[in-house]
Amino acid sequence: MTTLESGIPAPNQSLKWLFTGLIIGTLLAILFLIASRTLSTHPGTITLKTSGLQFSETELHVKVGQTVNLELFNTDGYAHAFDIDVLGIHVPLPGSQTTTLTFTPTQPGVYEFYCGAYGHKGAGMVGTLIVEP
Ligand SMILES: [Cu+2]
Repeated sequence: MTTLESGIPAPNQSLKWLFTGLIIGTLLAILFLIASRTLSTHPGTITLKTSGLQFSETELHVKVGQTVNLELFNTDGYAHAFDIDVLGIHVPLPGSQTTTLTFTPTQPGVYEFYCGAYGHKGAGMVGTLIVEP
């Protein structure tokens, strides 16, 4: 009798836990989706670091008409710069600081960015900004 009685609630309880697990899992999945949605409402934020005589990315992709927030983090103790001549962008990057550049590309194309500090471009501080239509 005791084995029967104790045997009956066991499956029910494991089912209960299974459903609880499923519900919690589903809620977590929904929360994750909402969180990633919220994050993706700032799709224009790009972080670019300078280290030594290099940019952390040599190719940046942005879209026409979409505002770009470029976080330029100079990890070096000396000055760099972020320059795109064609777009009239010339941003000094003081040592060990983050400088934010906001711009909205209006023309699709391939633009060269580089560091305007003397000799840095020649040493390899150069990359490509690709503005997609
Ligand atoms: Cu530089």
